[in-house]
Amino acid sequence: MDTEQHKQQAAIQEHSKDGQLAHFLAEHDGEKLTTNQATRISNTDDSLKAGSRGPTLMEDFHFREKLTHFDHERIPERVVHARGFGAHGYFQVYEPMTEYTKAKFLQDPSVKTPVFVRFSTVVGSRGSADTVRDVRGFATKFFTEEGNYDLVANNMPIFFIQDAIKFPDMVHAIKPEPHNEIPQASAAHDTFWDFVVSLPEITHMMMWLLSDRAIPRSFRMMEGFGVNTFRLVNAQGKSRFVKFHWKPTLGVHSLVWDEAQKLAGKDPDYHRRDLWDAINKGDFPEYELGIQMLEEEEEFKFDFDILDPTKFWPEEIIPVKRIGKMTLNRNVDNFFAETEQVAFHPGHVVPGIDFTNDPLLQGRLFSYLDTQLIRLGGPNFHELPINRPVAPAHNNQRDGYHRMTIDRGRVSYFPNSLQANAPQPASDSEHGYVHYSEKIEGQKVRERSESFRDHYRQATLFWNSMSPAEKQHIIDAFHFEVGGVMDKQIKQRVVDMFNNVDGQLATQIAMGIGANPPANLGGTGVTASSPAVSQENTIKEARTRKVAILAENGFNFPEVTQVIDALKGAGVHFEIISKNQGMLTSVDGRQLEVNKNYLSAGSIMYDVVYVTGGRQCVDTLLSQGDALHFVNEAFKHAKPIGATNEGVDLLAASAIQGVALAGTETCAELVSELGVVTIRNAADMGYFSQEFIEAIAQHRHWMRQNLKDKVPA
Ligand code: HDD
Repeated sequence: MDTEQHKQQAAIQEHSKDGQLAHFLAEHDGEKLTTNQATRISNTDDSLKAGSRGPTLMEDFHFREKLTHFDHERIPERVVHARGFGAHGYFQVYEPMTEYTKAKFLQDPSVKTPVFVRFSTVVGSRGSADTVRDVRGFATKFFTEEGNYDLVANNMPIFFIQDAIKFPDMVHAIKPEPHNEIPQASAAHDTFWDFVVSLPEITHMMMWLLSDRAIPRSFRMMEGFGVNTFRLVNAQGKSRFVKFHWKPTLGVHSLVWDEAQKLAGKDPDYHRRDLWDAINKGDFPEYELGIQMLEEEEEFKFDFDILDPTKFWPEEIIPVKRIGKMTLNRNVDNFFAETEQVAFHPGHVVPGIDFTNDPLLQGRLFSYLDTQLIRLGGPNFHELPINRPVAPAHNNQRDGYHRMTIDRGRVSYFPNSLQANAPQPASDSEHGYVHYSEKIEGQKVRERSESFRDHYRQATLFWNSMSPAEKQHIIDAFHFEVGGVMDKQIKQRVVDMFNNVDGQLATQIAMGIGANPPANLGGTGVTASSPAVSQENTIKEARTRKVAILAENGFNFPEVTQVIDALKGAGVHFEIISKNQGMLTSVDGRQLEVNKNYLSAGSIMYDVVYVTGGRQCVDTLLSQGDALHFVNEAFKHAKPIGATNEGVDLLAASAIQGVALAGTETCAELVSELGVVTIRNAADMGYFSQEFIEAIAQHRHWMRQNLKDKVPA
C-alpha cells in the first residue's frame, strides 16, 4: 500500500466510528413535535379532559406515551463505577509491534484506531461527587478493524483482592452501610475497615487508596493500568506476559484532601467539567500506551508472583516500553446514549491479546458480560450505537429484547448446507481468534497459591517510594478515614495491620486516631524504593493550568494584559474573579470582563492565584474577606501565587507569613520564594511572568509545609 492509500485508509479509520454514530444522530431544531409514532401533536401542555375542570381521559394517547416513557427513563446504574464521564478519540501505534503481537491495530503507525474512553469513580452512585477519595476507572474501547478491544483499566496498578470470588464482599463492605445507606462515596466507615483489617491481602491497595492517587487533579493527569497480567501473542504463536499502562503526557497530579472535599460541594462535576472544557478548548488529553513485558521463561524470576493482582511490576526492574499514543478529541453528543450505555468487558479481545491465569482476571471475564445483561436489558447491547464494532459482526445469535438487526434468510445455525456453511469460523491465518495453548495441569482445589502469600513487602516498597509530602498525605488520609470509624477495636487493628508494613507509619496512624502505637515497631525489612510510583518525579509543566486573577475597578490595564498574554503564550488559562460579575474599569478607563464572582468561584477551582496591581483595585480587595480567604486558601493548598505592584499588599495583609514578598524599594524587585512570586515598581511584566510560569509548572510547592499549616483557611 502506498503512502497516499495509507493516509486515505487512516482517514477512513479515524472517522468510521464517528460515521457509524452519525447514522443515529437526531436533530430536532425547527421540527414539529410528534409522538414516538411520528404523529404530530397539537398541544403538550394540557391533558385531554372531560371539561376543563374534569378528569383526564384514557384516550389521551399522547399523555400516556409521554408519561410512560418518562417513567422508564432510568436504567440500573452500574453496581460499581456508576459515576463516569466519556470522550471519543483515536489511538496510533508508534511502530509495528509485529515482534510481540499480531493485533492488527498495533501494526501500522499511519492507522488511527477510533476509541471511546469512560473515566469513573468506583464507589459512589451516579449523582455523587467527582473528587471523592476513590480509585478511578479508565476504560478504553478500541474500535479496531478486527473487532472491539476493551482495556478496562484503573488509575492504580494493583487491586484490593487476589481472587474475583471476593469482589462482592469487598464491594458490599465499601459501599454505604446497608441499614442507613451512609456514607456516600466514602471508605471512612466501620464496615469497610472491618473488612480491611480482616483481609491482609488488601494492605498494599490501601496504601494506594490513601495516597494522592485517589484524589486526581484531572482525568487528564492520571495514569491508567490494566492491573491484570495479560499476554501478547505474535503470529508465530509466541506469547509474552504483559502489563498495560496509560501515561498522561501532562504528568500525574493530584488535589489535596481539603480541596477535594470542598470541591465536592462547590463543584461536584469538577472532573467532568475539566475534561469537557479541555476538549472544547482544543487541549486534547493525551496518554501514551506503555507495556511491560516478560518472557515465558521469566515467570518465576521475581520475589512476587507475576499473576498476583495485588502486586505491581516495578518499572525500575521491568521497564515500560511506550508503544503508541491516544488522543481524546471529541466530547459526546448525548451522555445517556454514549457514556451511560457503553458496555466494557475485559473479555472483548482481538487476536494477539490473550489472558493469563490471574485469578482476578479469570473472574472478571465472567462478571462483565453478566452485568451488561441486567443493566442494558438483554443480550443485544452490542447493537447500541456506542457499542457497535466498526468491523462487521456475523453470527447465528438471534432475537432477544430490542433486537435491531434484521437478519435475512432462514439459516441461523452452524453447520449448514443451505448457506454454504456461512458464517463459518476463520482460521488463524484469516485472523480467527485462537486461544494461546497454555499447558495446564493440576488438582481441582479451592485454594490460593503459596506464592500469593506475601501481603506486605510491596506495601513497604510503595511507602519507601513516597516523598515526605506524599507520606504526610497518606498519614492524614488514615487519620480522616479511620477517624470516621466508630469501633475502637477496628481502629487498633488498623494500627497493628500497618505495623506489618512500617513501624513509623503505624505509630503515626495511631497518634491521629486515638489508638495505641505498636508495642514493637514492625516492618518488612524492605529498604528498596520505586521512584516511578512517586508523583514527585512526574512530568511538570504549566500547560493547561488555570489561574484565578483577582481584580477590582481601578486595576492597572497594561499590567494585567501583559501577564495574561504571557500566560496565554504558555498555554495557561485564566479567569477574572471579582466581587460582582459584569465589566471592570481600569485606571485608564479600559474594560475587562469578570468571569466569576466569589460566590460562584473559589480558590479550590483554580491551580494558581494572581493578584493584579492598581491602588484603587487593591484597596477594594483589601476590604474583602473573600479576596483574603482566596489567597490564604490557595497558599494552604500549596498553590503558586503571584502578585504585582500594589497587588503584593493583599498578600502582605493575608495570613501568608514567613515567605519573602517584594518590598517597597523604589527599584523593580522580583522575589520568588516557595512558589510565591511578587514584584513591585515594575511596568514591564516580562521577568515576573517568566518566573511566575515556572512556579505554575511546579503545580504545588510542598516545601511550604510548616508555614501553610499555620494558615487558617
Ligand atoms: Fe471491574 C466495571 C475496572 C475488577 C466487575 N471495572 C468496571 C469499570 C472499570 C473496571 C474501569 C467501569 C467500566 C465502565 O466505565 O463502564 N475492575 C476494573 C479493574 C479491575 C476490576 C482495573 C481489577 C483488575 N471488576 C473487577 C472484578 C470484578 C469486576 C474482580 C468482578 C468479579 N467491574 C465489574 C462489573 C462492572 C465493572 C460489575 C460494573 C459495571 C460494568 O462492569 O460494566 O462487572
